[in-house]
Amino acid sequence: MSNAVISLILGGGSGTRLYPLTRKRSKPAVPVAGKYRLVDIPISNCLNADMNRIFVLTQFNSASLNKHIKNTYHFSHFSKAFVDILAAEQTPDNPTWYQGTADAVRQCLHHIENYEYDYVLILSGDQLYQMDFREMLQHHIESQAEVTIGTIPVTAKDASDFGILKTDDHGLITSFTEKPKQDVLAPWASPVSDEMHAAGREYLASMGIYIFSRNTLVNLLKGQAAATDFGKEIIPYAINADLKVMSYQYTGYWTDIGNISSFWEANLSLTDDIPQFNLFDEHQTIYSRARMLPPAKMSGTFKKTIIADGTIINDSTLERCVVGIRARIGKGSVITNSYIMGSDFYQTLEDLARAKSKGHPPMGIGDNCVINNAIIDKNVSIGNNVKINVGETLPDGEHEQYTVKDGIVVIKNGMVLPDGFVI
Ligand code: ADQ
Ligand code: ADP
Repeated sequence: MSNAVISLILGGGSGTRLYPLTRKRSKPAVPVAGKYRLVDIPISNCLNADMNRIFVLTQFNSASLNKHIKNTYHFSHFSKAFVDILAAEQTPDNPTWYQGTADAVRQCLHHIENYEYDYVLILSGDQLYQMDFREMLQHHIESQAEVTIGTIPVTAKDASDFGILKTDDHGLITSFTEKPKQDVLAPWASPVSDEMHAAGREYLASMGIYIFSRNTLVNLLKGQAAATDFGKEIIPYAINADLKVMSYQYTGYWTDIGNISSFWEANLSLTDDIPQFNLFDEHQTIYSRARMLPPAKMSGTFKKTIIADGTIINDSTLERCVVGIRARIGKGSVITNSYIMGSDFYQTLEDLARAKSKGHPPMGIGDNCVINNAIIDKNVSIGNNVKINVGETLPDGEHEQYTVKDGIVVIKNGMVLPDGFVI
């Protein structure tokens, strides 16, 4: 039945929660885990489930997203598979950007109506997980649902960030509340397994992963023309209108990486002894662009560190770091708890001479730097003896070259930090 599905990946609203990583690119194009882009995660889950007709809905169409999709997802001429980007477009009827998740899907309906499909799988673009959507589809079909929501038990502390729901004994969703405040949470607890109970995960959260039967989706979006959001409007409406909205409970690893601190933590947790998100699982491959990069070349001391292709590290010490493609790190630097995204290209000798004449250090990280709790975006040039986030906890704030959020320093794409710079 997988070929009866069209997948829509919600590629992000204004992207403010991931700023400054979204300063010049759309959210799906944000680099993750050293060599992937965020959009590779939901696309890979779809491809692994043979659901290979995929649209990525995004607010703005960045060069890096287009290039990545164009260079990565190629299919045989004999297959119907595609990954297409649908960027918000102005039309005479729609002078505005997508107003929310449901509005984004509504504005794209005319692009999908000519395809043959029975179900629409709607996914968020900013989650880390490996899930077999075929099982969810089978559940949707067998339970004769009109809408199925992927759900997962969360703790009370986390519950306010999600849509929280209650079901009857058969998994039919009977009530739903979008992001309930802590003071009204208690009655929303659900019976869960002993294991979940022991972990304090007693609230059933929507993962923002939905399967809609074709007519149900079209009728809901056209009938509720003023509704702009699934979580706030369409889902509660469908439940109140007595549509058959089922819960599909997922028990594997799943995390939302919608803001800087969860993004940072999700990347660094890939360095755990046994990471919950398993990039080494051959049955759940995460696909990305096949780049012809040389192997990493390095010397130094490395603890719990992931190093991508094409990096050059010259005698430095790294602990709990993710180092992305083409990163260059000089001598004697000490880097901890940081995600270094790397570079989009290697500098040529002419580039280096030009940078030097402007007094700029080469791209990458220089000698004797000390860096902690940081995200270094792509194409950044950091000189020698630079210190980042090694003193007292820094207050949140916006600066020309960097942003501080939740104690994490994010160096913006392409910035230059001269020798001796201290943050
Ligand atoms: P949130 O993730 O907070 O909650 P939302 O901000 O609407 O919901 O984002 C859902 C996805 O859609 C994200 O990937 C986001 O980037 C994208 N998105 C948002 N606005 C968009 C727009 N205008 N155009 C295109 N894409 C857009 C939702 C549900 C909750 C559920 C959580 C689980 O509403 O009920 O618990 O997901 O993470
Ligand atoms: P990112 O999403 O990483 O910010 P951009 O949107 O800035 O990426 O675009 C990066 C793309 O531009 C890369 O794929 C790279 O090939 C190309 N690029 C940018 N600058 C240069 C350069 N100086 N030389 C060669 N390629 C470049």
